[in-house]
Order: sequence, then structure tokens, then C-alpha cells
Amino acid sequence: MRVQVAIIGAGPSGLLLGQFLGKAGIDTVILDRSSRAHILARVRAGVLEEGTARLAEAAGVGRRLRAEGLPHDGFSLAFDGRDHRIDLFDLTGGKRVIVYGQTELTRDLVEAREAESRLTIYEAANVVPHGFDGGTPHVTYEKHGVTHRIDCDFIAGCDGFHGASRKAVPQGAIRTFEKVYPFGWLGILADVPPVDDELVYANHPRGFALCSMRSRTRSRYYIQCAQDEKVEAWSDERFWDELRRRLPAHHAEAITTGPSFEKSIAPLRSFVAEPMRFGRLFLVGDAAHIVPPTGAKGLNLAASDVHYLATGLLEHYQDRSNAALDAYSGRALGRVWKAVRFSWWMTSMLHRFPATGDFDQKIQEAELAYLTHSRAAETVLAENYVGLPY
Ligand code: RFL
Ligand code: PHB
Repeated sequence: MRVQVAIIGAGPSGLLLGQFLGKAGIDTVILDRSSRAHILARVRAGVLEEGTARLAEAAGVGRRLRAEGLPHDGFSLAFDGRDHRIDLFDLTGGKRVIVYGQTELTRDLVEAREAESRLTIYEAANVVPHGFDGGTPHVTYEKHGVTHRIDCDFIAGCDGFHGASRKAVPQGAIRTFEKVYPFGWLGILADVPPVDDELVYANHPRGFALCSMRSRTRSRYYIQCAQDEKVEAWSDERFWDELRRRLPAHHAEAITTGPSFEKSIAPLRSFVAEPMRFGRLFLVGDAAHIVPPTGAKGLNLAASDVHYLATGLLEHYQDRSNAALDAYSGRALGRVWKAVRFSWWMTSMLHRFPATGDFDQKIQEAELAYLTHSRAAETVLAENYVGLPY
């Protein structure tokens, strides 16, 4: 088989890229090691920047997002038993974010791809990119015990942090930067109304907590937990009790509890691989960078990478210019590092670090106090949260 662009990974990066290229008449195949059902059931991000929503619209998958997504004009920082609202809309001159689950966006993208009869190969084992440094880029994979080869012009490595694309790059050609945080997030989904109309990010001596949502009837809650915590140790009852303890009284009393139907633990890490291009192989989204979820930036960075790469590929095929492709890594990394900084800062400000001494604790409190007294400080937070321009 031969295609113009072989895409490894059917997460938001791969699916969105496939959608943009397909609209421009560029043929793609998407290969994923997981099943279609697994991909559609994955629960992850919930907050989209307006830029991400606009990209989804431009790719032809914005209809349900605009109809069902919840625009949010602000969120609360809760600490010291009280709330401080960050008025995103006012502080940024009219910008907001949209609460719309990654699960829903993935479904919209998968359905759009299927409606246009574009090929996705699920449950592809041993996917490996080859020849991207020379003139014969191709991808091999196994299915039902048979090895297949797909020849292409370019390979897009959209296969997440644990994928095969980054691993195929020779060690001397890539530089990585990593910070692992000494805790994780335990998250649940439950069909109960959210505690508030907006998100609540809580800093508490017992650890961070986040009240988020997927709709007016579905809540997503997270609590900071130890790195080696086991999901099985957390009954719903224990989770709800712990969440209540970490919130100011007015929120704790307002929580509606109910059975959870998803419960999982995610580790927290910052990671960047440089560059994001190796000959005819491009790394996109989580394959190239990871941010802790505190700033809600992971999916949004995947979207901006796709924007830069799709622009480059379109220029290559339509205008016979490689200028934007050559600029891909630099452009993407410029935006990535700013989001890495913001996500690290939000994480540092809101979590309890096991080994923190009194000095660092006081600095964290001063950081939060500064935010409540300085419009300039709030503006810095707000402009990063709604998403830096691209
Ligand atoms: P994905 O979504 O990981 O998709 C990668 C795909 O590649 C496949 N794959 C392979 N296929 C073939 N061969 C291999 N060897 C393969 N290895 C992997 C996988 O099956 C998968 O289908 O990466 P992508 O597309 O770059 O998307 C990135 C986002 O998923 C991620 O950044 C966000 O979910 C991060 N994130 C959040 N981002 C936000 O913008 N806002 C949020 O509110 C937000 N909250 C979160 C989050 C991530 C979380 N977790 C679970 C880490 C909350 C959490 C708890
Ligand atoms: C979510 O709803 O899953 C979510 C929201 C905000 C974050 C992280 C995750 O910062």
C-alpha cells in the first residue's frame, strides 16, 4: 500500500491531522495498536481552548462541540477555606474556554473519518517507522500474524508518550527534558450534577483537589494521591470523603455524591523531546511532550502541533514549498515550552509536595495571596489558561 502521509496513533493528534489532510485531498492511513472500542472509551481531557475549538471547526468536526460544549468564563482557586474567582473573560478581554470531553471530540473525529471512508487500521501490532532519514519512508506493522508495509512521503508520529515513533529516532539525534512530580491524580467520573457551574482548583493541606465536569449532569473530580497509590484502595465512599475534606465548607456541603463509573490514577510529569522532526518523521502531541494536567494544556498542545504540521504538509503538496514544514519543530516547540512552564507553575502552586519545608510552603501561600491581590498576576494566569495565540 502507498499513501502520502502515514499517521501512527488514533488519538486526538492523529485523528485531527488525518481530518485536515483529508479535507485537502491528501491521502492518509492511521494505524493504532488499540481497538476502536478502547479508543472511543478512553476518558481524559475536558477543557478546550477556543483555538482548539476553532481548529475542530475548521477540520469539520465542530458542530456537536459548539452545540453541547459548555463555555466557561472563569474558574475558582480555593484555598484557606475560601474561593477566589479568576474571571477569564474579563481579564483576557473576552476569551473563555470550553468544557467538552476528549472522549466526545474523539468520537466526532472517528465518525467524521468513517463517514468519509478514510482508512484506520486498529489493533495493528509492532508498528515501526523506517527510512525517514532517507528517500524511502515506510511503516511496517503486524495484523493477524502477517507483516504489512505502507510506503509514504511522510510519517506523523502521533502515538503518545509510550508510542513507537519517538523510540525509532537514533539516541544521538534527540534530546529529552523531564521532570517527574512526586504524586499522581486519582480521578472519577459520576453522573451527578457538578458542585459548581465553574471548575474549582483547590489547594489544601491534605493535597490538591479539582472539581470539573463533562456536562450539567456529569461530574469529573480529581484528588492528588501518592505516586504508588492503588485504585482498588479507593472505594467511592472513601473518594467522596477525601474530596469533601479538601474543599471549602460551602462546596463540600453542596457536593452530590453517587456511584462512579470510571476511576483511574494518572502520574504527573513534564517531558519535552527536541527536535520534533527527524527527516520525514514528525512527532506530534504527547509523542513529543507531556505536561501535568493542572493547566489543562495537553490536548490543546496536541491541537496546535497539528495546526503547524498540517499547514506545512498543505504547503508542501499545494504550493511545493517546504518552508512551513522546515519551521514545524521550532514553531511547535516555542508554544510547547510556554505551556510546559505554565503547567509546571500551576502544579507547583496548587499541590502539596511531600518533602516541602516551611520555607517552600510559605512561598506557595505568598504566590496564592499575590494572585488574589494583583490584577497583573491574575492576568498572567488567565492569558495562559485560555491559551497563548498561534
Ligand atoms: P494519545 O491520546 O495518547 O493518543 C496516542 C494514540 O497512539 C496509540 N499508540 C500506538 N499506536 C500504534 N503503535 C504504538 N506503538 C502505539 N502506542 C500508542 C494509542 O493507542 C493512542 O490511540 O496522544 P495525542 O493524540 O497526542 O493526544 C494527547 C492527549 O490525549 C493528552 O495530551 C491529554 O489527554 C492530556 N490531558 C488534558 N489535556 C488538556 O488539554 N486538557 C485537559 O483538561 C486534560 N486533562 C489530560 C487530562 C490527561 C490526563 N491523563 C490521563 C494523562 C487529564 C488526565 C487525567
Ligand atoms: C478534566 O475535566 O478532566 C480536567 C479539567 C481541568 C484540568 C484537568 C482535567 O486542569
